[in-house]
Amino acid sequence: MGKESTIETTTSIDFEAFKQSVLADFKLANISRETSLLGRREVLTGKAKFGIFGDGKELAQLALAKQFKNGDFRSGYYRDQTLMMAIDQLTVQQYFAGLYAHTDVQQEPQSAGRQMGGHYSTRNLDENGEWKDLMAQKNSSADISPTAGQMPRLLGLAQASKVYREHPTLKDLEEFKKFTNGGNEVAFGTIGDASTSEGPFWETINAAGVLQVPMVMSIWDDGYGISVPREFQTTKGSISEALSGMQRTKDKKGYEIFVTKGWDYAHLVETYEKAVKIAREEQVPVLVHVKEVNQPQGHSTSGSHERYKDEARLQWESDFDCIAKFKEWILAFDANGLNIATAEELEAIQKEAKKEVRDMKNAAWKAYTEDIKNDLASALSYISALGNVSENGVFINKLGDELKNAMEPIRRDILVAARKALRLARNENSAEKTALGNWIKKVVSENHETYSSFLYSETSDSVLNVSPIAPTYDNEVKLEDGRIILKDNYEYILKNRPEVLIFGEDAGKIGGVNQTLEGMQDQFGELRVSDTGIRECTIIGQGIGMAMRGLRPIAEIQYLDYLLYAIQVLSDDLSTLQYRTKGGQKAPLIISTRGHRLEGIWHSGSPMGMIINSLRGMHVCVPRNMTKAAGFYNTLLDASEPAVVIEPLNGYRTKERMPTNIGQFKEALGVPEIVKEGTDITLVSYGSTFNLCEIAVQQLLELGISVELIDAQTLLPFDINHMIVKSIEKTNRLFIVDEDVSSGATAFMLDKILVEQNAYAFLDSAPVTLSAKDHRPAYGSDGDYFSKPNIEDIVEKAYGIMNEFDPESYPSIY
Ligand SMILES: Cc1ncc(C[n+]2csc(CCOP(=O)(O)OP(=O)(O)O)c2C)c(N)n1
Ligand SMILES: [Mg+2]
Repeated sequence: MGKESTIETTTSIDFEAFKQSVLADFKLANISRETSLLGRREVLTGKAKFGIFGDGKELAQLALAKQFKNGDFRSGYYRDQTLMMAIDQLTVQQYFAGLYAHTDVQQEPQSAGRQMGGHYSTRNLDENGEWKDLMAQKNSSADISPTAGQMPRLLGLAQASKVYREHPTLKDLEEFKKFTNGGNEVAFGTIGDASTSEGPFWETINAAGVLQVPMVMSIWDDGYGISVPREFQTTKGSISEALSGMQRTKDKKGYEIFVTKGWDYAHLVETYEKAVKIAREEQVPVLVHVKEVNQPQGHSTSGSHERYKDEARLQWESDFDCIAKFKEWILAFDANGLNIATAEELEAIQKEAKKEVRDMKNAAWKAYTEDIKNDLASALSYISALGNVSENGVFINKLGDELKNAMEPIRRDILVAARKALRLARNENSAEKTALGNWIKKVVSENHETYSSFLYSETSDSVLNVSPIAPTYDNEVKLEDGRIILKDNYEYILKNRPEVLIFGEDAGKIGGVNQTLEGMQDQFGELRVSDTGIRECTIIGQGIGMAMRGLRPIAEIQYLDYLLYAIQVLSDDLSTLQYRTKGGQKAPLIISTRGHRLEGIWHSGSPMGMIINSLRGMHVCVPRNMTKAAGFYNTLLDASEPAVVIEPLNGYRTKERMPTNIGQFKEALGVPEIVKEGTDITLVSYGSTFNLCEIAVQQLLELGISVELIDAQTLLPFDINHMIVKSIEKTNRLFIVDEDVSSGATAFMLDKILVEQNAYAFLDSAPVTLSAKDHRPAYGSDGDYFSKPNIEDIVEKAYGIMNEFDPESYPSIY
């Protein structure tokens, strides 16, 4: 240890504490390593499906963990088991429970068996979905598998500290004390060397430098991304060199950059102490490039690293194994005759670690198999009872015997046998058959909770629990541009909810490209209403991270067409968050964007099929005007779930009546509106195209056709009370108009209405759909006319339904 080290050993009391802390690190390093070694074996012997471990990265994580305080957050990836153990958020038994996919959240709190082993998280919500005191624990946002997918949210986690530090009121409010202590929290990012090649890494790094947020970004540089070496990943083969232009100087803000080595305990400890101090105190982003880490067992259980590492590299990995180096360092330690441990003592610790891990692994396996044993015993008894009375008893009993003799049966094996047995008795009636059938239904339903719950909130903060409030109006008909309704609504929100922040491209100074935030920055300050760089992916990341820390961000995506740059983070991270933690975390982020019919290929898109299919787990609101949009924002802010609101792009200058209860009216989600009653055809649409339908419906009336016009209002959720089928019971005809490409949102709505709501039973005519052309819309008003459904198309399609049904009354137009 060099003289400059921060590990001072001035007095014997200090030395004793220091020695204990080193030995505790040594023990945990070995526990973590043994977990990796045994974990791999569990996969290779078939007890677990897949394993990806943190071996080789132990020391760096132990050094980092020393600086991790209550209230801090991690956003990392699958190599971080040592860190999670060191911050007391993962036990070895839980590690193995995860590897086996144990679905009991008590046993496997990271994801209740939903995520592959190695994906970490902490439980930040209680059973009621309410925030726990995040300042009383060390926190980790829930990992995802896409490389660099942890980056965008890291930005928001770090930014929240800055917001809390600078916000005039929040940090003093009692309800925010569980999120912050004056904004002193640090967000710790971890990433592999190869994953720094991903776009979200660069976007996040740049944005964090611009925003100057307290983020400590560690790169575990083991030289490979599976088999592809660093030289193919990074300019100059070094991420710290490539990023060196970001180094802050006396005159210019930027990053503080540290370089250290994964096997050098003393230097790691010292580096993290310095790094985190800068981030925490000065709110400056810090990069720690940890070189010379390795992966003793290769990348994962899917292959062996001998395929791509040469002899010399393998030898180096063995020579520079961080635990072996740590051991050497401890043995060589001599501070004026004070030593840490002897070789025998260290070996005893290693032996102990081995045993502890084996015991924990056995306990995890026992708990996992016990859970299934109960179901197995029930299945066997129901199957054999049926076998005893059924004409097909021989075959049924054979299924039972096979199940009984199966090696380590899983739930699937149990249900396969039970359901096949029931099928064999399909021609019979017996109490035993009914009992088996009921048991199967019960198990399937219980497993719905186990495997499919919490896609959306299942607690009181669900949007479905918000009671709607209608807009109210004066007698005087006061008309305003749609954008003014949104602006006044925002003003009310910003005044009444100090935790709301609105940010996006051009959202700050000019108040949004459509002026829906005009004057808001002047009134509420740059912290609350701000401009961001052009970086949709990390705008969403800012929102996710801040929403995870108790703030209520509204992230602006300038146009719907550009949501594509953010769709990965929305789909992989935000939409899955509640589900992948089984209700352990939430990020109630609201995304405000605008789309549908304007002009040109990239300003008139309506890729609703893509959106609703990739964002299950979020709500998708498609208001037809700005009053509706405002109503959705108000509802969403009363709940605690993520959602996207797509304002109709051509409605900002359309006149609407100004409600008198601005900021307070709330639109229900999942409840369509019957805008006009009719008897001949049920027409379902939404958003901008809905407004064309409204005109078309008037013209159809002139042709003697009475249309019941329904605005779906939200696509996720969609018509939760099945209002549409009620309408079809009356009209017996269905017409869907939608400006997505064919079979996009149209197919979704058809499935919901015809199959889920069973509307086909009431149809007298074939269902008819009208979507946009399959290309993106051509430029200009004529481009729109010929690319998207127009009024004439709508009228003629609807007329065609009646013409086919009753050609005498409705003779062919053409
Ligand atoms: C977007 C994406 N592409 C590919 C993969 C498959 N994959 C998983 S890990 C990995 C290599 C990551 O290497 P690195 O970032 O250096 O981390 P290491 O595993 O070496 O610690 C790849 C390509 C993935 N998970 N996500
Ligand atoms: Mg790597």
